[in-house]
Amino acid sequence: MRTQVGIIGSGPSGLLLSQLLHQQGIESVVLEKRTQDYVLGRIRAGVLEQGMVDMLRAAGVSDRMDREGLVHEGIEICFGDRRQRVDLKKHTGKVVTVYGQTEVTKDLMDARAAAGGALIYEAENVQIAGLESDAPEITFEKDDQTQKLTCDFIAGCDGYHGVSRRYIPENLLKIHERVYPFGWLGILSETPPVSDELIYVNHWRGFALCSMRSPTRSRYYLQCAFDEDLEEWTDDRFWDELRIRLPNEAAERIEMGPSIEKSMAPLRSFIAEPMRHKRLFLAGDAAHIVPPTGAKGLNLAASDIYYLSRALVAFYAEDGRSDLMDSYSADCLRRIWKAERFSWWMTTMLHKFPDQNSFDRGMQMAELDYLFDSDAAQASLAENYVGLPF
Ligand code: FAS
Ligand code: PHB
Repeated sequence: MRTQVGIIGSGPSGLLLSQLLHQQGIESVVLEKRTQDYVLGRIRAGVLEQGMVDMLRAAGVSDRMDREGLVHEGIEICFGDRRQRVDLKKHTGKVVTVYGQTEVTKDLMDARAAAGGALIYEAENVQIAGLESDAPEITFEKDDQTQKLTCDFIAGCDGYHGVSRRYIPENLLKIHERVYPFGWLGILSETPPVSDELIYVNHWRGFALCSMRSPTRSRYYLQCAFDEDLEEWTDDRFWDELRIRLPNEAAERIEMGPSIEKSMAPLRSFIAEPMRHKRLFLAGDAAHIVPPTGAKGLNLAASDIYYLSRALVAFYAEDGRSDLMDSYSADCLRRIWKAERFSWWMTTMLHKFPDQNSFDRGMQMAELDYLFDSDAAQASLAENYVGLPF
């Protein structure tokens, strides 16, 4: 097989790239190791920055998002008996859209299928060769046969556990990482959200987050130990703990019900650089991970794809123009580091750290106290939450 761009991974990064390239007449093949149902079964992000919404609109996949997405103009932060709404629209003129990553992925899959896009699921043992040449190859196994895809460029959109990052030579690859001493336990329930907007809580027992997917479907998270046994978290235990951590008024009002999904996510800050080696470009979680406290993971994947699609289109449309390819890694990393900072700041401000001493706790309280009392601090949070410019 031969194509112009070989894409490894059919998460939001890979699918969005394939769709944007298709719109510019550039061929791609997406290779995914899992089944389509498995990919769609993963419950992940929920908040889209304006920049990502604009990209999905430009990609021609925004109809359902425009119908079903929930536009949010603010978020709420709580600690102790204090509650502060941060007015995103007042401070930035922008909003965020609550629309699950699962729905984004489905809309992109449907668009690629409608356009006859080449998406190969259950492509196993993906390997890359020939990066030094101008015709790199991806080999993979499908239906017990080894197949080869020759391309001009390869996009490593295969997430944190993918293979593509391994093809950045060890002597060039730099990793920057912080692993947090806790995780998030999340549930999905067919219950109306406890509030019209998201509620982020710093409680002495641990962080909690109230989010949603629709007016009838809620998404809740609790900070927990990173090695918790999911089996030990019955629905009743989850709801009891959530109600302890929520402000009383919300705890009394919350509607509870059976979880339709329950999962644990570890929290880490992670950056791999450079994000390009020869004809291989990394994008999304393959190159970086943020703790979900700032709702940046999915949105960072989108900005990487903005820079990568722009570079590939310039190459094909302008007779091999390569300056945007040469600056790709630096262009992405400039925005990634600022999103990493914001995600680390939100995580540090809102979570209980097991080794926290009285000074650490005092710093957290001072950070929150300053945020609650300062319009400038709230404007800074708002500017980062709605998404810094691409
Ligand atoms: P993805 O990981 O989504 O996609 C990579 C794809 O590549 C997968 O389908 C995988 O099966 C495939 N793949 C992997 N190895 C392969 C191989 N060798 N060959 C072929 N295919 C391969 N972000 C938020 O903003 N908010 C959240 O609440 C949030 N929660 C999260 C919870 C969890 C458990 C995880 C893991 C992430 C969460 N994220 C969250 C971040 C998440 O949304 C990512 O940022 C987003 O999925 C990034 O998209 P991709 O870069 O496409 O990577
Ligand atoms: C979600 O709805 O899954 C969500 C929202 C905001 C976050 C993290 C996750 O910061």
